[in-house]
Amino acid sequence: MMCFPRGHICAKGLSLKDLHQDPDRIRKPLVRQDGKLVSASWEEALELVNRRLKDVSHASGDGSVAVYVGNPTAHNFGLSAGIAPLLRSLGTRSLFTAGTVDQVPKHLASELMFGNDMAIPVPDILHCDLLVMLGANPVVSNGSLWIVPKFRDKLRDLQKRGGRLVTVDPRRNETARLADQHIYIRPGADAVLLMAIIQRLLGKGLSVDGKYKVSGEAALFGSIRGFPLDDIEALTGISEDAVSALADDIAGASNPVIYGRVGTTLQTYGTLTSFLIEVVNLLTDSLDREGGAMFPEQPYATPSAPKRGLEYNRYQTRVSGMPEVTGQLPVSALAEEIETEGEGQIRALVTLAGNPVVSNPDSERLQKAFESLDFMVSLDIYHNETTRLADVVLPGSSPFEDVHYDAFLGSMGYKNAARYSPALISGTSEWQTMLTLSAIAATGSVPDATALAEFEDNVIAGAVAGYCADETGPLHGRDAQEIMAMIEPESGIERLLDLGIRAGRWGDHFGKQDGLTLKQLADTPNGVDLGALRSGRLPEVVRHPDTVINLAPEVILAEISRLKDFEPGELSLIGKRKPQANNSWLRNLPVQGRGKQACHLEIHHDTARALDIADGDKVRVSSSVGEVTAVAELSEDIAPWVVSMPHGYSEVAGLMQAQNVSGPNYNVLAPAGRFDGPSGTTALNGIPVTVSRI
Ligand SMILES: Nc1nc2c(c(=O)[nH]1)N[C@H]1C(S)=C(S)[C@@H](COP(=O)(O)OP(=O)(O)OC[C@H]3O[C@@H](n4cnc5c(=O)[nH]c(N)nc54)[C@H](O)[C@@H]3O)O[C@H]1N2
Ligand SMILES: Nc1nc2c(c(=O)[nH]1)N[C@H]1C(S)=C(S)[C@@H](COP(=O)(O)OP(=O)(O)OC[C@H]3O[C@@H](n4cnc5c(=O)[nH]c(N)nc54)[C@H](O)[C@@H]3O)O[C@H]1N2
Ligand SMILES: [Mo]
Repeated sequence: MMCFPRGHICAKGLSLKDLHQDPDRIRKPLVRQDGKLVSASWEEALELVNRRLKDVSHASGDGSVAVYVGNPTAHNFGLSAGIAPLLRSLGTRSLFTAGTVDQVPKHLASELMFGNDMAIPVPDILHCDLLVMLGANPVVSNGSLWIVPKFRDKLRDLQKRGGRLVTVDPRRNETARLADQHIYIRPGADAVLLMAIIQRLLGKGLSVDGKYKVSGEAALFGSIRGFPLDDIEALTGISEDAVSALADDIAGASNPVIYGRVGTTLQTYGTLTSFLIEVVNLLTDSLDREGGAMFPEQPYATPSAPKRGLEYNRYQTRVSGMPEVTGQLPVSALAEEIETEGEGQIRALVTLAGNPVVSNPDSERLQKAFESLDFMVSLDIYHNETTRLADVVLPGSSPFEDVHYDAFLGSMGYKNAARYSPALISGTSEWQTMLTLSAIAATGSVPDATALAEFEDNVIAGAVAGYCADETGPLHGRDAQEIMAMIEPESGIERLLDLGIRAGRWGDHFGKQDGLTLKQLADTPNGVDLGALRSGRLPEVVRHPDTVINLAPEVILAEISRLKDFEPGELSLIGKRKPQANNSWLRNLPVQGRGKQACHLEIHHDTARALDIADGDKVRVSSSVGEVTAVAELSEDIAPWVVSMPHGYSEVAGLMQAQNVSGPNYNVLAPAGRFDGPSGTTALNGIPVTVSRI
């Protein structure tokens, strides 16, 4: 599933059996009766969904239903494949996602630069000799937008062959402790640091000339050269000498690569920072080269429509006009879209594998907004702070009841691989639930088995038509009915998988070449190793109509101007992740060390002393939108200008057994109005706060 193992296994993988057996896992639908959620049959729950969705569309019109998609959807093939049919049936574009409190600036930077929002390169850790890592912690996270199991071993190999890891982070995190050098940075200052590095690289004569097909070179480098960087240390917390030395190391390495994650995207300059990271990779001739930043290949193909222009900001949110990115709208706008009256007001919400009340900004306001909805239905495997507000809760499937294929992160491996696991036991798959919800929204009645099978056939036939129409794909011009008849098995989500695998680079293209089919993957349960990442992929990756890399999109030039206003905060809150949890969940499981966890506020000794705070003191943390109490944990591993706390906790009682892992909800402190301008992604890091002893 989410990890290609080689002996390593991630938190979720380790917990599969516990997850399956956890008595707290939801196994039956719940419906609200007299204010309380009580157990109900599937029939009752679905009839209620049908009736209430109809009421909402009659009263408030199409488009008044929004969908929130949580992070685990990316790891659940059937659930994710069900999103498009559901949105189509609901007739809504109001798709809000956890991606907009995560990686969306990366997608936007890639759309702007390559014309391809999914073209996100990963470090070639097997061959690089200098890895510069900004705002990431793979030792705890297992890599993000980068599947890199056993990161520690790979780092050790890198160091053994004389290579170095340099981390740049306001906190000396678990990965930084293994690095060859750690640089403390002020939160949100990464773009400024990158401007300085690029200035220095340009000064040393580095260029993209003759290496890459680009446009806008003069405009981008002109604006970077002219960028005022008089007091770099005041802005970034890094001395001018240290910045120059880092740039010189990058210029001097044979195979340098620079990588940035959550610390670089959950901040106010997320898109610009993500863009500049690839500019450095371009200047050092590292992009799309062995030992640099490479584009992995996903064995599961999805059809693409002809590219006419930039696919960004094609529509906006109603109230604040926030932009669409990759078909997703930012959760920063969700509360106001529910609160603000007028045409298009959101009156009903479907949440899928998510916990926005804890994971999204301005939690208390969002909770109130959810309470004001006319109808809310949630699909989850656990009862959480969000599902407890729903009118209907539908149970997701046990990990053993669903097929697994990692279509999203599978395109981000340190090497190319494919792995498929069939369902081990029968149950209601999430694909079926999604199709049922879609059929309800489309037809206004709960489908019986025959109607559901027909609905599924139509969805699969639609997908086949998409592949046959894709002029760049191997099935272009093929007879759709012939393909439909060749797909195996004859029903279920596996049909989509077989289709995508066989239409992929390693697929058999339905009889046109020797190649992979789903059946072959099923016969190789440990996965198929498809070899090292390939260099020289830019000609297929770049999808701008003029086929060249765009170095000077207007959005980026405007962000560089805006960056001149950057001012570091006095004391800011940043996040961290715990090995025992995955965002707001998995904390319930015994294997995660139930009861042993704590959600403390990490604070530097000097900062604590100045505020008269001792280790273990109860402190109040306040921001412009909220206030929480936490226990102070003094540390030498954090810069004095930040405090750090994990997210995913809350003080809501009675949800599950793991009450002893409750804690302050970080996102009560996060203003929805602090976001990365171009993408609307919330800046959950670098929140200005004050801390005082209680
Ligand atoms: N302050 C702060 N906030 C953050 C972050 C941060 O760094 N700092 N990180 C952000 C990031 S990167 C992310 S991705 C978001 C996550 O935001 P969300 O996705 O909204 O929140 P999660 O806590 O991951 O909740 C996932 C839910 O999915 C359920 N679930 C798990 N597996 C399945 C399944 O197979 N089927 C179904 N139906 N349900 C399932 C779990 O029970 C859980 O309730 O949080 C963001 N919030
Ligand atoms: N155990 C565990 N694993 C997980 C998760 C989990 O909750 N628990 N969540 C999963 C998810 S959804 C994701 S998206 C990934 C995330 O994976 P990563 O991004 O690798 O992990 P984070 O711990 O979020 O690392 C972010 C780092 O950015 C730093 N930082 C904060 N602000 C700034 C800044 O302005 N600049 C810089 N340079 N650094 C900054 C923080 O101190 C932190 O060390 O992890 C995944 N894996
Ligand atoms: Mo995430």
